[in-house]
Amino acid sequence: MIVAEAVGRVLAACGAGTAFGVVGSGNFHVTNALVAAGVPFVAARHEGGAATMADAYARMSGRAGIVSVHQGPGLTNAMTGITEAAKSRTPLIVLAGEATEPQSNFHIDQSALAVAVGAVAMRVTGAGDVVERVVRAYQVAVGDRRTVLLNLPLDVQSTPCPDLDPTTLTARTTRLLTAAPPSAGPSASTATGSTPTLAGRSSGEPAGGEGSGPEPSPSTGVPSVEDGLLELVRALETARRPVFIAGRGARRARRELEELAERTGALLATSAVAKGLFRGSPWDLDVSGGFATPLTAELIRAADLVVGWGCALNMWTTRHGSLISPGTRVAKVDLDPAALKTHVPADVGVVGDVAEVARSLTARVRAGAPGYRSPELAGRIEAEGRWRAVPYEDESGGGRIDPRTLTIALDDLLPQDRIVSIDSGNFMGYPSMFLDVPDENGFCFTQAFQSIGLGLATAIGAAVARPGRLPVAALGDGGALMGLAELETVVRLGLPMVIVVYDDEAYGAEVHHFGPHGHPLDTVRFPPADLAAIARGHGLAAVTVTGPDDLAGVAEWTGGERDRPLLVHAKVTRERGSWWLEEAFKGH
Ligand SMILES: Cc1ncc(C[n+]2csc(CCOP(=O)(O)OP(=O)(O)O)c2C)c(N)n1
Ligand SMILES: [Mg+2]
Repeated sequence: MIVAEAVGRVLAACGAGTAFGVVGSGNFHVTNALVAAGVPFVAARHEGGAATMADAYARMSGRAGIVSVHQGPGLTNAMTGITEAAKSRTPLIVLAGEATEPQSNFHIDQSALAVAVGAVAMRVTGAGDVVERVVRAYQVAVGDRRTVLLNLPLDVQSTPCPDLDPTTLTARTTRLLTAAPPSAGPSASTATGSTPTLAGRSSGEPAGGEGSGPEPSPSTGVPSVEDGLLELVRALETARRPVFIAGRGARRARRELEELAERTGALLATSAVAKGLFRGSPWDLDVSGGFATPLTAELIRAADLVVGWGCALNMWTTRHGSLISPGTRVAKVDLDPAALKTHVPADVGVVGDVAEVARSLTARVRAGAPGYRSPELAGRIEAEGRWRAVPYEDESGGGRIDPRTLTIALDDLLPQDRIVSIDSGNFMGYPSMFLDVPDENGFCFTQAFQSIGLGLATAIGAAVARPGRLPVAALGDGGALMGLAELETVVRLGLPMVIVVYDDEAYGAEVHHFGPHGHPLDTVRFPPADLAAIARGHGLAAVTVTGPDDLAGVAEWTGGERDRPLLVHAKVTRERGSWWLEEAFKGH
């Protein structure tokens, strides 16, 4: 056995789920070792796709994501996806070959690259402690929710290594995983994560995070957990119109939050990444922020207490703070003490796990207050709580379909048991607002880095994580063409995916950003591209939609065998920018 093979075997013994990657000579042996040890491998067509697939897979499966890339360009190609994962605190391990000889064409400072984007850099340095180092990488990824680059120097990879017996290895990795607590930084749920340091770059120790996170202490001004809890109990007991906004850090705490909300009469909303968490509750306001319905915005603005649960209450979730009215008290519950003070700062803060804090509060808070919940409001939420209930004038015509009409029709046509993934751009609110999802595992939103082009790979990773659901990828024409390399992957994997392209033949976000100021727009407009033909060329079924009648083609696909993925090439109206984009421009 060589060290590269040992790395794969140890990761498998740690419990790694599916791996994604593009294989070259520098990650050939480690990838094959993963597969031999029972870890499924998905070959992507571009490393950027592989990283995003693994990120989405981790978010939707709850397991660590594994990415395997070649040294140098394999890693640089993956960097945008790695950055998105690092900013989102996705537990991800990137296995990368490493050319340590400076004269090699493949040589770059890979650790510096990882650290620059907020990932943790580690390295395997020899046969002697390969087990410990790989387990440590896994532990930092999962325990600290960090994206870890595990460098595998080429000369080290080929070093002979004593054979690792799978049975004793499992016992050994379990022992190691439970022995030392991870410590690469705070387990944050903030959108950006902590700023890493460059310490320890040249060793095998983690760089970019070890010890860099702030610890809760009196000197940080963060009150003790008990003080915070008591203050939050009082705030909840006296609030007349409390609203809970659940973020990424609350995605596994529906039951605990619903119980506390029931007791305190709170209404329930989420940030975009946690969309679907409260689906089915009569008090569900859906997403807070730019995607909020008029009713949701009205009710959050009228709240006297807003509690952010594992939610930083950033500019997107609060419409640049405008959803939080001047008299409203703000509380936050977060694992990361720093998150209590960022964005909209908390008047009341509790550092802790969302589910545990909610449970503890439910046990302490006096029951009985109706809070914000009234039969009248329940009626309004039922009648006005979804975007499709908001009246609009259908602007379809002239060979183009109104994206609202398109998305409402798709919401009716596509099976409810779905998992929706969204790319970035002007179009992105339509699917986010008009497509219902069954729960928090039905929506995958890789937008922490605001990159376009990640949507299709996101949908692939999400589909692999939740094979029983209909994967839906919603893309703009710009993002679709940028991420096109993975169309073949969709077909090869046999995913029953629906890819919806909102085609305005432009970088619409830029057109609507700069157009009103009279700037030339030639650099952001494009001639028509026959995306349906491109899809058919890859082996997908395809429907071009130029008006509502063309949606019959989608109905035919959903009612048929669904033996091939479907691309819906929707030529959408493009006269004006979307209303949430106006909000976004304020942030640039
Ligand atoms: C990788 C990357 N490049 C450029 C941008 C800037 N950008 C933001 S939205 C956008 C246009 C996206 O076009 P499209 O996918 O067609 O969606 P549309 O805005 O037209 O709805 C661009 C270029 C970005 N966010 N990410
Ligand atoms: Mg476009």
